[in-house]
Amino acid sequence: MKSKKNIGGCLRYEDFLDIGYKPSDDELVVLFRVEPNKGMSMKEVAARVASESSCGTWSDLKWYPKRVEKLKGKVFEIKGNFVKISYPLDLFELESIPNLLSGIAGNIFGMKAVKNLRLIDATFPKRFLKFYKGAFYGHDAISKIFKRKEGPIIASVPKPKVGFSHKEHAKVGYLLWRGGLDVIKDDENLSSPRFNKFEERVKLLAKYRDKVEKEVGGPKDAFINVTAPTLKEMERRIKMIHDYGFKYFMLDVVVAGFTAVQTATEIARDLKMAIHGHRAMHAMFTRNEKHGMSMLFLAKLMRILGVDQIHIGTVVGKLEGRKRDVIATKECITENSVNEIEGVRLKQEWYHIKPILPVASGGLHPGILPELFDIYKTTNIVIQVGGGIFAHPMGIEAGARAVVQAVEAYKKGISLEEYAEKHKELKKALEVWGKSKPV
Ligand code: CAP
Ligand code: MG
Repeated sequence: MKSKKNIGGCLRYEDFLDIGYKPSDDELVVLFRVEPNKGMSMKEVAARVASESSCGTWSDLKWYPKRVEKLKGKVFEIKGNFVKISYPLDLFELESIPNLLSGIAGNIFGMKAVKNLRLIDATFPKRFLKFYKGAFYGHDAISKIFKRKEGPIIASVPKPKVGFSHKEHAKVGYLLWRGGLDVIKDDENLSSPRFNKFEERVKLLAKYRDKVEKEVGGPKDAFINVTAPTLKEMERRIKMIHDYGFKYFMLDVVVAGFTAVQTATEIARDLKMAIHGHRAMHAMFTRNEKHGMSMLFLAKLMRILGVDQIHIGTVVGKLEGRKRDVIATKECITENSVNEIEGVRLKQEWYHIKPILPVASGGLHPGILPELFDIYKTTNIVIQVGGGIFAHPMGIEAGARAVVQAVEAYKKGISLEEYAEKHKELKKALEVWGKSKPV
């Protein structure tokens, strides 16, 4: 490629360093935590991260199109281990979250120059967000699907998490709905085993839903898992759930992948359905505070993509998630704009992208629900209680009632102990679990 007009200068790692540069509002700004490998300085490693995540490589390129100059990631701030890099939007296919992640969350994690690397957050400019519609319902699912002014939306998962036949699963679902719950949720690893085929489960759950709505009122719904081997099969499952009158479906968003999520959100919008996002596998890369990607950023991507609700942790339950991080994430997906929290979160204006619902699940039982709601400072969330219902000594329906009674007590400002005096199912739950925090 010899034509004069196309020749750049020389593209070296140091060309991706521009400390003190002030990014425009039209650039993507990403916050990383960077730990250099031995013998490497912060600046050397930060430049490599910016280069490898945008348009550079390890060798000093002498032949490249001039437009590359305008596609470079720029390290503009280094504070201890925290590095901010700005990226011109032209670097990306703006309609594609998979493409974004192949850049800012791709090769860089495997570079020998880094000992540890964590993608903490990114500020998305308005021009980027313009390509996304966000969730169809989001926070409004409480009023638009469950016809209530406030939450929580209460779900349960049949436990053991896999093992019920479709008949047993639907019957258990009927008991949970009759016990006062809003939703029967598939577990993350339930899809279509031979003994509980997806199609049979959908049909029977719909039958029991109609029966229980006649008996105790509704609306009742289900988070039925559409995670499938192919996008075509995922779409078929979503459409079947829709045809049987459910408003929601569930997707294991990390396992299925970002192309599947973007496909599912388009189908959901067309069918006016809500997506329950389960985050199974997230802890593989979110848990290590020094390496991987923050749950906050994963949750933010789900809000941009249009998932209506996403698990973000309980603090008090059986799964890890520090209070500071859960709150920062909750604010990120429920507020219209958030400020920066140094080392934890960047500022973000959400414009037209609707707030979505946090999901709290994992080791919950009636005794710790008040503490959970106090941490979230709202009951406008989705709670999921599995083992905390199925291990209730008085049975499944009583277990569901105990959860509903604990929510009622909290919303009335009455202590669980006092409320339990007149609610035997709650009283029994408190006898068994008290306010213990499972591990
Ligand atoms: C909870 C759960 C959920 C976890 C997911 C489970 O069941 O069904 O998948 O809450 O974790 O399989 O453990 P229990 P997270 O209510 O019986 O604990 O919400 O952190 O993504
Ligand atoms: Mg589960």
